[in-house]
Formats: sequence, C-alpha cells, structure tokens
Amino acid sequence: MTASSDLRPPGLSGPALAARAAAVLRDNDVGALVTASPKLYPHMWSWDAAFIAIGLAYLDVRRALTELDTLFAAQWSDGMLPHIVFTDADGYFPGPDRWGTDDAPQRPATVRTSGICQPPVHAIALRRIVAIARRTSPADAELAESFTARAWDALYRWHRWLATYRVSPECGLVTIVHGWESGMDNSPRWDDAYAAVEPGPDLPPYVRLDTLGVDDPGERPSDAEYDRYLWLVEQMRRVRYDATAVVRNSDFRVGDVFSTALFALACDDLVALADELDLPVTREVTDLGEWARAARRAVAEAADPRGLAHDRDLRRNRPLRAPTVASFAPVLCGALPTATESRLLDELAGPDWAGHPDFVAAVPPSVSPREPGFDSRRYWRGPQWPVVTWLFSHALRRGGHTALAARWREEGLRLVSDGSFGEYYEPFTGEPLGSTQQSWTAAVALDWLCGEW
Ligand code: 9WN
Repeated sequence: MTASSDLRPPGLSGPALAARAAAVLRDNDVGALVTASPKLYPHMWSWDAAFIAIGLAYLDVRRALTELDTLFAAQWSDGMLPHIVFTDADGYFPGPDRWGTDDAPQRPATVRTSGICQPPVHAIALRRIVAIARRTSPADAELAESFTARAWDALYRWHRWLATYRVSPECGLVTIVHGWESGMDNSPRWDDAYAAVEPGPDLPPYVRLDTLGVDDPGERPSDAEYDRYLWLVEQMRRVRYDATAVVRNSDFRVGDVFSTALFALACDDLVALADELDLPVTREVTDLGEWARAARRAVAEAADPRGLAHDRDLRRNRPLRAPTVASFAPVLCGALPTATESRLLDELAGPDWAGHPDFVAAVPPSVSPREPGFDSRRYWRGPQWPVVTWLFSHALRRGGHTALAARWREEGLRLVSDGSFGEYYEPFTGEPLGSTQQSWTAAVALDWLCGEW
C-alpha cells in the first residue's frame, strides 16, 4: 500500500490516514469477512462488502477476493445476493431469527442471511479490484483475473435475478420492496410511499438495538419508521421470500432511480471484465448490454425537464418527488444529453448542495439544506456519506468529468481526515455521526488515497 503524500487535508496526513484506514479494516476483520462496523453492524452487508473489498485490495488482493467469495457463497439459489450475511454475533436487530429466512427454499445452505437485497455495486468493485491488482504485481493480477473468471457467473446470475424479478415491466426501474434495499433507509425519497404502509395489529413485538449503538438516537430512524420496516419484513416472511410473491404482496413497491443507475454501470463493468478476459459468454454479454441500455433509458424517462430523476411509487403509480442526492442518478450512469448533464453537475456542485458556503467539506449532502425536511444529523436526511461521494467521484471520473471527480475525492478526504471513519458526517461541523470505525468509510478513503485518480 502506498498513499500519495501530496494530498494533505487539514487533519491527518495522507499516509497516516491510510494507515488508520488499514487498521480499521484489519480490526473489523473476523476471518472470512470484515464486519460493516464493530458495534452497530457486526455482520456483512452486501453493498458494504463491495466497497470493503476495494479497500482490502490495497492491503492484500487475496483477502479482498475472499471478501467477495464470502458474499457470493451466500447467494440464494435464485440468484439474489442477500443484504446481510450474518456472523454469530448478537447485538443487531433484526437478526436471522426475526428474518425467518431458514424457511425459504432458495436460501443458502451454510450461512444465515436476511431476505432482501441491496444496490448492485459488486461488478463495479470487482473491476476496480482487477485494476488495482494489475498495478500491484503480475501474481496479484493473475489471482484477480482467475477469480473473475470463476466468479463472473455468480455476478451474471445476480444481475439476471434483478432483470427477471425486479426490473419493473411498467417503468424499467429497479424495483425495491423495502427502503433498506436502497441502502438509503429513511431517506425522504421514501416518505410518501412509507406513509401508505400500515403495520398490522399482528406485527410481532420487538426491541430495537440500533439506537444503543450510537451516541444520540436522533441520528437514527424513528420508532414509527421501524414499525414499518418490520412490517414489510413480516409480509415477506409470510410468503417465504418467494421472489415473485414478495414483489406482488409488498405494501412498499418502488422504482429506485439510484439503484437503476448503479445497475447500468455494473452491467457495463461485467461486460468489460468478460471482454478483457475473453470469457466465452456471448449470450450473457448480449443480455447485460440490453439490461444496461434499458436501465439508462428508464433513468432518463424518470427525469424531469431539469434532468432530476424521480423514484416511482409503483403501488400508486405516481412519481416520488422528494429531491435528494439520488435525484442526480442520471449523472452517475450518463443517462442524459451532455448539456443537461453539465447543468445537473453544476447544480450538485453548487451552493444548494455540495458547494454550500458553510459546509466543512464540499461534497454532496444526502438532502439539500434548502429542503424543509433537511436534518443535518439524522442518517439519510441531511448528513454527508463518504461512500456516496465515492460513487459520484468514481462515476464522474469514468464519464470524463475528471476535474470534478478529483475535487470530490479531495473534499471527501477532507471530510474523513480526522481518522475516526464515521458512518456519516454533519455537514456544517464535520462531526462524525452514527457508527465510527465504519469499514466502508475506511475503504473508500484508502481508494481515494492509494488508487489511480
Ligand atoms: C439496514 C451497513 C448498512 C448500510 C446501509 C445503511 C445501514 C442498516 C441499518 O447500514 O442500514 O440495512 O440497520 O440501518 O443505511 O446503507 O449498508 O453499513
């Protein structure tokens, strides 16, 4: 691992920050997986694992590949990559008993998992890891390439699961059946759709544990939100997580523009990996190309004349208009004409968003401070999430917006430069919130510090 020392945010120096980030990944490593965080999230989360694997690649390529292997070993027989792979640790609710996935016929045989998914960023991560490995040594390149040849089909089956069960026939967006599937759990994006979810009187009682893992419960979703989260789990459990029945029955069925944009990018990366390694997968590559085109088209169709994309409530057949960082999904996947894209990027980098004059670090907040519902401390309702900044910096770099990508990398590093690796940050003070020692925050810091930018 070599961190460039030219970059010195006003906290720790680049090398000191990289050393601390590496220590977080090592400390949270419980063998075949790195937990999302030591206290609040003592298990593997699907999209966290992808980012964590990128960070691990700077320490040990073999270990990075093991991380993905652990996740792929938990793949359901129908192709779904589950959102949580449980360790034996207690302390997180809902745990495997509450999910009740042991009764689902498609569940993996050897590990316990949740019964939903998360955004499909895994192929994006694998392609990044292969690139890192090629720079590290010929032996690492060989390891990463042979892993890719072996694991490619698991990723293809995961994408095929999304295309089969989740790409909405109505609007082409990736459908989610729980806010947790978006990774942005209590974002205002979902308020309207959740308002129609009424927990039944037969919702089994439960005790939250997440509020014990943070300094202030006000940084987490509310109890009313949790009732709805648990009610949706109950609905899925009752149909034993059958992929078709889950979508048909859920009180929450929403087309997610951000996951759809990521799906387009991930399909591109899976195609690129097949090309680079000359894999004999012509038919699959054709599928992926079609899915990527359709996903971009769906994101473009979900956009208003300014270019901001709106999620869609598929139960009520109407757009969800709350503006959040996810509204900028079109710039992630290059769904819109160049002129519209440039205007959108100016807006996201401008004073209502990342460039707010009072922000400590000029990176996009989850919600603009101009919005009435903005809450600078609560989870996905205002704070800045380093991992979201990483996604934008990475996607912009590949889309040719190199100056802005470089700026958000630098500002992202400013955000995390105190070395505590918060889960999210208060934009006006830079205070780390939620969990500290959050693995994916450490991982993206490592990539910003040690990767090719
Ligand atoms: C529910 C692990 C996960 C992230 C999500 C983030 C949060 C879980 C929770 O933590 O969600 O899945 O209990 O709040 O919202 O994006 O993957 O870091």
